[in-house]
Amino acid sequence: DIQAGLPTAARRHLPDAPFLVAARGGIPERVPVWFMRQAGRSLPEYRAVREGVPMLAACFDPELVREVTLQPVRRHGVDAAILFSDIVVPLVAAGVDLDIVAGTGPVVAEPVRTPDAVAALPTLDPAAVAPVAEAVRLLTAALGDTPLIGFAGAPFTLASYLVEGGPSRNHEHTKALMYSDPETWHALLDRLADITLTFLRAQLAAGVDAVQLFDSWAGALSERDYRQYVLPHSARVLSGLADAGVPRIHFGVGTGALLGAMREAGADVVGVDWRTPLDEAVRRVAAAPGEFAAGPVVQGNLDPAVLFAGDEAVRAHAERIVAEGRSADGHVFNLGHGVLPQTDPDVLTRLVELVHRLPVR
Ligand code: 1CP
Repeated sequence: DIQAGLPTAARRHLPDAPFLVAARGGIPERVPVWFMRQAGRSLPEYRAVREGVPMLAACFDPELVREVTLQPVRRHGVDAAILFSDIVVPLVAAGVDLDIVAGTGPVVAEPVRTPDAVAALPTLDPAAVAPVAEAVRLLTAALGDTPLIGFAGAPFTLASYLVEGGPSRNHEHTKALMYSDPETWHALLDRLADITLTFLRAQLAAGVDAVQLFDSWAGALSERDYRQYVLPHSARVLSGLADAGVPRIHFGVGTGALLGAMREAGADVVGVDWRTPLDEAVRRVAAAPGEFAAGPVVQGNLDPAVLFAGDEAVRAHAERIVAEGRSADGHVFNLGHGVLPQTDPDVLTRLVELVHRLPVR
């Protein structure tokens, strides 16, 4: 049993939370809004509590995770909290030698590029992420009626960091392994799917109300390659979460051509960057085959750079996105990728107020 040894918390009953209503394809009392990377460098209170604490140390400190996760909820009044963590946390917990280097991102000591390296990858013991589960329990006790989103990196995006050894523009080592040695590639993604599933199930057992699977760099692939090399592994993760009955969000950047396939992988909610109009994204998601509890539900679409363009531009973009989102069964307002570090937090607070005043239907 993958949850063995972990105390299971009863999930909160939040039938009217706008984020959960929309994520399930219903009509909420207001358009729910949260922001990817809402906890982070744009907030002075975040910089204050992170002072002198390395990123990974912060991720394994339940009290610090609780505080940082709550900061954007307090400040902006967003409709969901997202657990403060990182996609590489389960890899570190499993024993992979990597660090998060400030200003760079994850850096892996020994890139994984051979069959032997893949075979040597450790598995994740849920007990190794007990501090994350503890943070989830602290948060569900502190959040009142605000839902908590857990998250993990999808197998492809995790593979990119492991194979490249760090952030990459072109993912050339990753694709080289994928095209030259499909057997090793699938073995790698299979192991990463296990780690991701264990990490997400630990968060669910501790009480998160929804999960987001970040396949941030999947947009580097053609639809054909995504289907052949990635989709089956992400589908195994998402189907392995179905029994929890919580909304499963699936997001990537530059994934306009993949939106249908990402829905097919088992996404209740499909995240959309700013390159595809939201109503077009809804059509692509709606056309995807599969058994789902609700019709198309989408999240995202506001270019994070628009937040630098002044209130008039922000208003125009937000109104367009909410109007286009009405063609979906459910729409969760968000950015098309994470909050940029230089963003003025007051712009985010005003955007939450604006979205909450717009008519749902
Ligand atoms: O508030 C929130 O949204 C929670 C914070 C969060 C999330 C959701 C962090 C904190 N990381 C993540 C997920 C994550 N990490 C993703 C998926 C989301 C996305 O696409 O943005 C990815 C790709 C990473 C990898 C990563 N970790 C990067 C990107 C590097 C690259 O390839 O360009 C970076 C810079 C990190 C470190 C990191 N994670 C989070 C923070 C606040 C930081 C910076 C920490 C520091 O330098 O001290």
